[in-house]
Parts: sequence; structure tokens; C-alpha cells
Amino acid sequence: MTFDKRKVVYQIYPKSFKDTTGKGTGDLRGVIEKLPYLADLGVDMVWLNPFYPSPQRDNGYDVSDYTAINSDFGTMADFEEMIATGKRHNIDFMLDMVFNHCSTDHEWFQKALAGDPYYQDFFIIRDQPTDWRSKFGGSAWSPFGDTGRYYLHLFDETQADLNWRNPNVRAKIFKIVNFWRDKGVKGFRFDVINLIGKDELLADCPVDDGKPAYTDKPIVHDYLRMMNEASFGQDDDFMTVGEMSSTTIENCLLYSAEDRHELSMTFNFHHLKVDYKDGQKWSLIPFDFETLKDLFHTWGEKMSKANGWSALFWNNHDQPRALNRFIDIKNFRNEGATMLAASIHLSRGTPYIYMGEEIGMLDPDFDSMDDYVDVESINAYQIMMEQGKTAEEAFAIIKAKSRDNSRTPMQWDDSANAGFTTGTSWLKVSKSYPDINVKKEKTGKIYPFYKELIRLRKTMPLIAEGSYKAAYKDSQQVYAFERQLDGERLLVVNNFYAQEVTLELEPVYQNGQVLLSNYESDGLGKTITLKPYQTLAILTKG
Ligand code: TEU
Repeated sequence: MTFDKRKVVYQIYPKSFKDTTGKGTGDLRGVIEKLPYLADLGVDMVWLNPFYPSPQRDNGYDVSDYTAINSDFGTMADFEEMIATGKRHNIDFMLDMVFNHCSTDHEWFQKALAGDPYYQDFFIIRDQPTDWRSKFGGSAWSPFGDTGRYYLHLFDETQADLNWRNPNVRAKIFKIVNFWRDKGVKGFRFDVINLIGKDELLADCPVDDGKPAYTDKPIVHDYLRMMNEASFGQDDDFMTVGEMSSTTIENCLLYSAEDRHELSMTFNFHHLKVDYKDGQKWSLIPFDFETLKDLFHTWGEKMSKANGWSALFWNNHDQPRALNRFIDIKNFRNEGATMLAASIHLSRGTPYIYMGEEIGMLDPDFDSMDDYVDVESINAYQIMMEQGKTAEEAFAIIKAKSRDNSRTPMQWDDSANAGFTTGTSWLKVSKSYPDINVKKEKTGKIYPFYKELIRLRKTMPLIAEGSYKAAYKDSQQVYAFERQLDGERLLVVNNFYAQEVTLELEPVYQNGQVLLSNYESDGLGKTITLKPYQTLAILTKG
């Protein structure tokens, strides 16, 4: 089972993409309506965040029925039409499968609560809680009804962890995967899949909120192989990606090794923690370029040498917009957006574009806590206040770090609500929409640049398949790498700062060809001077 390395994935947060009914939330018909837009951009696969029935405590990552459509998003007929219309545009779909946990509203949990022992064994229920912390704050254990026992929830208390040790649970899960496969789905993104392998005997773990006790356990690899064999592994052209929480290169090499039949590729988040103070998300510090560069190089080289495969991304529905984190957006939004894009689209791995990134969308600049919806942000604000931060301090941190930053509605045009809805949007539209929207950007600097990057990957095996080697490793402001395949070489240099920087060029590149840049090229010589946030890709043979 291999997958096509020329493909580029586009992530849609369906609740915020396009509303066709005026109710204020996006829907599947909105996705159908915008397929020509995505075809124009050139993407091959659309990853949709969960749209299943759910009480929406965690915006759909709390699934109460895995094989149905939440009526707010439409019907199964809409879903089938979306798949069929996608095929006409050469666009396939990747669904989000949330199998570490299900909603406590799911009938499995409800039956368990009602006392059915068969379903109680679907969950992780113990007489005594361990000291593990929930990723959304507080203990990872809550009372299981009035039984005096506790159930595990690594996330919100309404997201009960599933017991993968139980073969009946696995059988149900594999059946769900096949249900969607039978509908013509060609990809899956598995939510926090490296957390599914808990030990039978659970012990206290004071380190890192308990993470070592349940992350990347060897048994996860076995479960993935079983799932692969029972479902998508039977198809030739399937793309799967595992979301790996706090993972390691060693494990990602195993997860993505072709001959191990686990997954096509993995997401890791280390590069998006370089602006965390002492590893803590709820803090405010400038990003650490050295760490970012070293992470990219270490992962890039090790994955390349040992034939692993990574999903490459700057943005998703859990992250503030990368432009706000890494770029001087007041002066260099276009340059910064295109440089960030080239730094992953020309690299080794499968690039993912998060909706709005291709038009340079920014964090929304909300005015008060009342504008936020996300459970993680609301909990974090409470915790920061309890820890003694002032309301202003806590708000400033939420504003920079909240997941809602990326969840604001897609900005289609400069009409009311950015053309997202004719009703009242569930989450406020970003204030920037009159200036930053699809209509305007189609002839702007960023959207056409993304199109070109996608086109290049499709036409150049060197970009899709070439090896990765670090370049200019010691530079304090340039992140650069070299790709190689069949005697061709591509050097990609990215200036991460607003100051110019001069680099010496190896002779072989002095006579090379500029494949792409986000500035008019000055030509190549013994040295090149990169302008603020310039990206430059030089192609050569030999
Ligand atoms: O996220 C996994 C995860 O670990 C998140 O806690 C992430 O690190 C955090 O949001 C960053 O602050 C996945 C989904 O992507 C997320 O939307 C869900 O809330 C979570 O799983 C639970 O299903």
C-alpha cells in the first residue's frame, strides 16, 4: 500500500467554511459549493474535521454516533453528493476518526452507565484514579455515575477514553472505518492515535502530567497494524495520517514505515511549541528560531534517511495562525505568508493547507472573553485567573494562543460576515475580512503563490520524492535545505526575519536556475542577499 507523494491536502473546518442555510454554521453543501475553488487551487484531498452527531462540547471531537451526519451539517445524501462531486474535480476526502475517546452521550457510554458490563468494558474504569492530568485541565478521571468508581478522560470529562484492549471495541472501530471506506472515502486522519494504547495496570506518573504513562506505547503499533489489515490496508490508493501527541522521531519512523503497514504519515507538533515558555502553551514569548530550525533539520534528515514520512503544516484548527506567531505581519504579511508556504511545500513530506492560509488569514483580534467558544480556552482562562494572573494578563494570553484563532469563518469576500453566512455566525468573523478575502486574494500575492507551489510538486519528482539535507545549518536567520533526486538538486533558502541577510552560494548553485521566489530575482552570483522574509529555490544538476 503506497500513496501518491505528489498530493497536497487541504483542511476544512466544516463549521466555519461555508453556510448555505443561514443558520450561522457551515455545512456539507457549503463544501460542495466551494469544490471548484479548491480545484482551482489544485489540492487533491480534503480533510474534514468531525461532522458527526455530537453534543459539541469539544466542537465535534466528542462523537456520539460515528456513522451518521450531524443534521446541522446536512444529510447522508449531501455527504454522498459531496464525495461524487469531489471525484469530478479530482478531489478525494479524508475523514477525521476520533477513536481515543467517544462522547459520554454515545450509546456505548450510556449503556455502560446503566450497568451493562459488556459496555463497561468499552471504557477505562478503575476503583482509584491515578494522578494523570486532563489535557484540558483538571484530573483525567471523573466519577463513573454513582458507582464510586472513576472513568478515564485524557481530554474533557465528556470525552471518555475507549478501551482498545477489548477486542469488541476494536471490531466496532474497524467496522466504522469500513463504513466510510464503502462510501468512497480515500483518506483518514486519526485523532491523537498514539494515545490509544494504555496499559492494563495504570500507575501514577508525576512526570509531565502523566504523558509517559500512555503516550507512544509499543502496543499502539500493534493496534494500527490490526486496523490497517482490517480496513484501509486492503486498498491501493489510501492516505492515512496519525495525529501524534508529544511523539518521537523513532516512533514516527515506525508508524510511517511502508513495510510495517501502520499509517502513511504522521503529524507531530514540536515545531509549534517553539513559542511556549518552559513547554507551557499558556505563556507569551517570541519564537525560538534556533530550536525551530534544529527541529526541522533533525526530523527532516532522520525521516529522509530512514524512509519515514511526515505531514507538513503550519496551521490547523488547534493552532493560532502561523502568520501571527512567526511573521512581522504589519509590514510583511505577503512575504511572510509565501515564505512560510515555500518552507514546507518544497520540503520532504506531504503538505497540508489549513483553510484561509492560502489567502493569508490572521488571528481575529477579539475584544473580550465573551467572543471565545472553545472549551480549552475557557478552562485555561479560569485556571490562569485562579493562579493569580490579572484579567488583562490572562486575556492577552488567550488572545495569542486560543484555538478559536483559526476557527473563525472562512473569508470569502467583503460582504457582511465575509460571505460565510447570511445569518449570525456561531463564532465572530475576523475583523480583517474587508481586506483579506478570497475574492481579493485570487489576484493577490499569496493565493497564486500557493497554486504555483502545488503545481510544482505535481510536476517535479524532485520536490515530491527527493531526499532532505540541512543547509546553512549555522545561520541565525535562514532556514535552508537541499533536496536531491536522480542527479537533480534543489536548494531552498528561507529568511525568517525582516532584516536582509547575505549567503555565499556553492559554485554548483551559482549557475543554477531560480525555480521560485517571492521577490523579483536579482540573479545569482557568488553570494545572494535575501530580502525580508524572502524565499528562494534554486535548481541545478550534478
Ligand atoms: O487534538 C489533540 C491535542 O493534543 C490537542 O490538545 C492539541 O495539542 C491542543 O489542542 C493544542 O492546544 C486533537 C484535536 O485536533 C482537537 O481538536 C481535539 O480537541 C482533541 O484531539 C481531542 O479530541
